[in-house]
Amino acid sequence: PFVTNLVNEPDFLEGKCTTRFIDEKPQLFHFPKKRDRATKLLRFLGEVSVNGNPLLKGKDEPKEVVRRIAPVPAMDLSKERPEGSRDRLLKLGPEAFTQEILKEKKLLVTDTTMRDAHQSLFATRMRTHDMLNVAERYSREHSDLFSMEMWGGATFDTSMRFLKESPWDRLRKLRKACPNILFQMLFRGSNGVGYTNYPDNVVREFIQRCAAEGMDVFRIFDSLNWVENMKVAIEETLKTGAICEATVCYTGDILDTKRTKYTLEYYVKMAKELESLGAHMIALKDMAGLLKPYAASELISALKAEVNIPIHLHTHDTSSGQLATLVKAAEAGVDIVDCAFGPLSGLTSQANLNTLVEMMRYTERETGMEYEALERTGEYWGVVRQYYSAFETSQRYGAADVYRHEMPGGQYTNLFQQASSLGLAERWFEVCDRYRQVNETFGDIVKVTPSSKVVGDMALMLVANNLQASDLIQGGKDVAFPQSVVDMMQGWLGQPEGGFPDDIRNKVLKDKDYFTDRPGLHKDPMDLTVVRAEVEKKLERKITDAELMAYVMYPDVFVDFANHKRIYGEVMNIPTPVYLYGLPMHEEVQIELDEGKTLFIKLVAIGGENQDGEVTVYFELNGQPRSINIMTES
Ligand code: 3PY
Ligand code: ZN
Repeated sequence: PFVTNLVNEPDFLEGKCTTRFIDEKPQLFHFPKKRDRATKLLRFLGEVSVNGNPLLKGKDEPKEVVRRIAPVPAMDLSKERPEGSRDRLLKLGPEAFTQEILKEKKLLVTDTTMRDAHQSLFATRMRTHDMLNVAERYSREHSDLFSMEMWGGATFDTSMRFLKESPWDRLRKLRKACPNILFQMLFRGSNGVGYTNYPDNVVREFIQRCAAEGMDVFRIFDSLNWVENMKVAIEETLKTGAICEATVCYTGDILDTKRTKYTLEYYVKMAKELESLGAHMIALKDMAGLLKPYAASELISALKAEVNIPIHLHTHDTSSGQLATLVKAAEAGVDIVDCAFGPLSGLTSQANLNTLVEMMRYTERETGMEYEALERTGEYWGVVRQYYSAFETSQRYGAADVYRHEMPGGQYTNLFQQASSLGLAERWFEVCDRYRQVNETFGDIVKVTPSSKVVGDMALMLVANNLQASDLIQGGKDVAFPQSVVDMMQGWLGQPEGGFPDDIRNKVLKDKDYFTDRPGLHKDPMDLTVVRAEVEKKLERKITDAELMAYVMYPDVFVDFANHKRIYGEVMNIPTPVYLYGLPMHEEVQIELDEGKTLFIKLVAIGGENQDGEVTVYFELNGQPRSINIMTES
C-alpha cells in the first residue's frame, strides 16, 4: 500500500521529492482498508435509497429515471494517441505556440461541454464520472480540438458543495486520461474561482497550483472589465509556462450608437492594454450572448487589425442566434471559437459544435474535424444530459429578451434555482426585468461573476418585496440592501467603467466609506502556514497543497466536503443515475473503488422502520450479504 500511495502522490508525480518528502507526507502511511471503503459507499447508497440525494430536495423527480449507461463509442486503442494541442504547447512554449495559431487558416474550436455548457444548462451539476468516461475518447478522436474547457468558473465550488467530489481529482483524472489536448479554465482574476476578492498571495498560489496540476490555458477576466484587477493573475500566469488568455468581457451593443460607454474603441483599447501586459491571447467573452453577427464582424475585424495575438471568441446561444455570430467572426478572422457538443448546446449554453463544423465545411475556414467522430461523441453526451434533467430550467426556446436583461448564460440557471428556492419561479419574467433595471441603476456595468451575482441578488430582492429599481433611489422606502451590493459599492469588486453613480452608492452606503483603488491593496497577505494548521486541526489530518487552496477559496464548503468524504468515502465513481436516484432493486451495479478494483453491489431489500426511525438496507456486496442501518429523515 505504501507504493500505491507513493505513485499516486501528486508531488511525487511532479518529481518534487526533497529529502524531507516522506516526513512532509504522513498521508503516505495511511493505508485504507478496502472493506472500510466499501462500507462507506454502502452507507452512502443506503442513504440515497432511503432518504434520497439531498441534491434533489424540493425538485420534481423526472417522470422516468434514465438508468441507461451512456455508451462510449468504440475506439481503436492499438493506434498511437495522436499529437494534440498540448503536445505542441509543451514543445514550443506559449509564445511560439500562440504565434503559430496566427498562421493557421483553419477555424480552431474549444469544446466547453465539460464546464460552461453544463454550468449554463443544468447549474454546473455534471459529475466527473460522466466526463472521465469519455476523456480517453477525446484524446484519441478529438485531438484536433484547440482545447477543452473543463474547469474553473463555478465548477470548483459546485463539485465540492453539491457533488461531494474534489475539483482537483477531477483535473488530475481527466489530465491522465487525456494528456494531449489543452485544458482550459475560467479564472475570475482577483476573485479567483470565488465570489469575492482574495489577497494577492492567494491568487498567485492558486494559479501556481493549477498549473502544477496540469492546467494549460488560464482565461482570466475581471467582472467589471477593470484591468487593474487582472494584473496579479496575468503576471503570475506568465511565470508558469501555461497560456495566459486575458479577457475582454463584452456587454451592450456596439451597433447601438446611443450606448456610448461600451463602444468598439473601448473594447479595442482594452484588448491592446491586455496585450501590452504580456498576454498570449485575447478572449472576447460574450458571457450573455449579446454579440450580434454584424457587431462581431466589426469588432473581430478591428481586433485582428489592432492586436497581434490570437483572438478567442466565447459566446452563449441564449438568443438562438449565435451560430450566425460565429460564422461572421470566422469570416472576420477570429482564430478560435467556443462551442459545445450538440446535445449540450443551444439556449444559455454555447452554440452547437457539430453544426458549426458542418457549416464551415468546404469553406476557407473549415475546421478539419471529422463528422462521424463528433456525432458519436455527441450521442454519448445526449444520454448524459438526460441524467441531469432535474436541474434544468423550463426554458425551451431561444429568446431575444436577453438583449434587454443581459443576463450571463452561466448565471441564468443558477439564478433561476435561487429564485425557485425563494418561491419566485413563477415570477421569473419579473426577475429578468428587475435585473435589467438594476443594471441601469448601477450605471450599466459589465455583468459576469461576481458582479452579475450582485445584480441578481438585488433583482431577487426587488421582486420579493414588490419593488422597482427606481424605488431604491426615489421614494422614502428604507431598503435593506443585500450584503453583496454593499460590498460592491464599497469597492470590493473594483471599479466599473465610469465609476458607480453617486446616487445609488450614497443610498447603499449611507455614511460608510468606499475606496476606488485595487481591493487587493486592502487585504493583507494570507499566512498560509497558519491557515494550514487551522484546517489540519479541524480535520485532524494533514492536507495537501491543493486541499489548502480549496479551503482558502471555500472554507466551509471544503470542510463539509472533507467530512462527507470521511463518512461516505469516495463517491465520485458511482454512476450518475445511482448517485442521484439510488440503486435499482435487484440489479447488480459495478462501482470502481479505484483503478482495477471494482465492487459489485446489489440492493436486495429495504426493511421497515423501527421505533428509533431506522431502517435496515440489505445489499449484496461481491456476492456476500451485507446490511446497513440508516436513519430515516422525517
Ligand atoms: C463564471 O465565472 O463562472 C462564468 O461562467 C462567467 O461567465
Ligand atoms: Zn460563458
